[in-house]
Parts: sequence; structure tokens; C-alpha cells
Amino acid sequence: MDQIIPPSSLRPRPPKKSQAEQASLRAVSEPLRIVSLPPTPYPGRVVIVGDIHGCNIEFRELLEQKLNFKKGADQLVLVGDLVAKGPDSAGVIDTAIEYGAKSCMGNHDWTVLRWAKRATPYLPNPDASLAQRETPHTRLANNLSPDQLAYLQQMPHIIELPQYDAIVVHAGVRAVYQETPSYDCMHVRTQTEDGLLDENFDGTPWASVYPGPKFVLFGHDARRRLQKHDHACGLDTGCSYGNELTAYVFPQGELVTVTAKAQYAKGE
Ligand SMILES: [Mn+2]
Repeated sequence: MDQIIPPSSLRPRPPKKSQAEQASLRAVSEPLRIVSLPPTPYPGRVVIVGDIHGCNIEFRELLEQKLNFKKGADQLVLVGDLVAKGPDSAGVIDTAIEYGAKSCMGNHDWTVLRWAKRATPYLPNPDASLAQRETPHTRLANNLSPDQLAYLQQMPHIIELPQYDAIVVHAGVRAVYQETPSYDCMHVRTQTEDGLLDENFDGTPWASVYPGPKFVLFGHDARRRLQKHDHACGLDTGCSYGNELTAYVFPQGELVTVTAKAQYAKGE
């Protein structure tokens, strides 16, 4: 299948972390959690939605107007990163709860949780504390309700859809997906020449060389927008950056999008 990469997304970006730094984070991140969804009885659909990032108006428009989503018949699955960047993270979590959505954990969901739990060490910033820093993530950690935080807490890293021989993950997986460190599930974008998954921006998109056999729905890589590969489909179409929110719908394999009402965040 062809891969759609807009030219603006090809701007080089400096590496965020060395492989050694990524390896040390992998080593201390939590055990991989995988859940398997029971089959949806016909004619129910399974709707997988890309990174929502606080765009609750667009999320609800996608469900209610574009998809005519039927609670109790259709199943909603999210790739994660429900929070941050956009205007209404709390509203997105409430909508997910209202619709019975199952969501993978994204790196932003995980970061908010780390702050909420005052986790030590706070992995991305070992020296920081809530008292020292105020960021969008610390504000969310302080302001989300216990029910909203509990929803983030129970997110698995991988959701299996055995009915469709597919899996859902926030960022990426190894060929043997059960062996992916949870940190990588939430962070990777590319694959190095040595075959290692890597969270840095530039390089070979991991999904372009992923061999299957499971079909993988993922998000996290807004710069590359919609990615259509033989064994994977990337759904982060940058709604918070003023682009689109995209859903993949089983069994038809159809893509459904809504356009963002505004640009809520800068850069991608
Ligand atoms: Mn992400």
C-alpha cells in the first residue's frame, strides 16, 4: 500500500534520546499489560480512534455524526494519548468512559499518571518534582478527578482484537509483540539499521518494515500523518495541531475522519 507523507513532516528533528538512554528507561518501566477484546457480535463494528489529545468536540463529532456509533453494539478502541495539547482532556476521558472505550496507554497518559502518583523516579525528569515544575501534565495530574485518573491507570499497553487478527498499540511493537517493553509500546517511531525500535523522529518508520502477521493499528507519529502499510496503519493525523481525527473501522477497513475546529497546539 502507498504511504502518505506530507512534505512538511519531513523536516529533520534532532534526536530526543540516545539508544542508551532509551534502554535505561525500558529497564525500569512497568511490565507489559495486554488485554484481549471479546468478539463483537455481527453487525457490530470495532472502531479504532487515533490520538485525541483533548479534542473532545472532534471526538464526539466523529462518534455521533460521522459514525453514528451504537453503544452496546459497536466497540470503541483508542490508541491512547487522550490527554494534553488540546483544550479538554477531562472531557475526552469522560467521553471514553461514557462510550465504554478500551484505550491503550499513550506516553502523555503515562506522564500524567506518573505525576499523579508522585512516582519516584519520575522517569523522563528524575530530578523534577511537582513543587518545582508546572507543566500541562502536572496541571492535569492535579486537576483530573479520581475516576478520570483511574481510567488512565487501567489502560493496557496492547489491545488484542483476535476477531480481526489485529492488535492496537499507542506507538509501536516488535515483530513478536508480546516481547515489546512497555516503554517502547508508548514511545517508538522508527527502527534503526540494527533493527532496534527507536523513539527519535528521523529514520525508517517502524511500521514500514514490520513483517506482521498481526495487523497493527497505532498512533503517536503525527508528523507522518496517516500511514498505510502492508501490516500496519498509523492513525495519528494531528487533530490537536489543527489537522484531523481519524478512525479505522472493522470489519469494513474503512477510514473515517473529522477536521479539527482549530489549531490547539504548535508543531508536530
Ligand atoms: Mn504519543
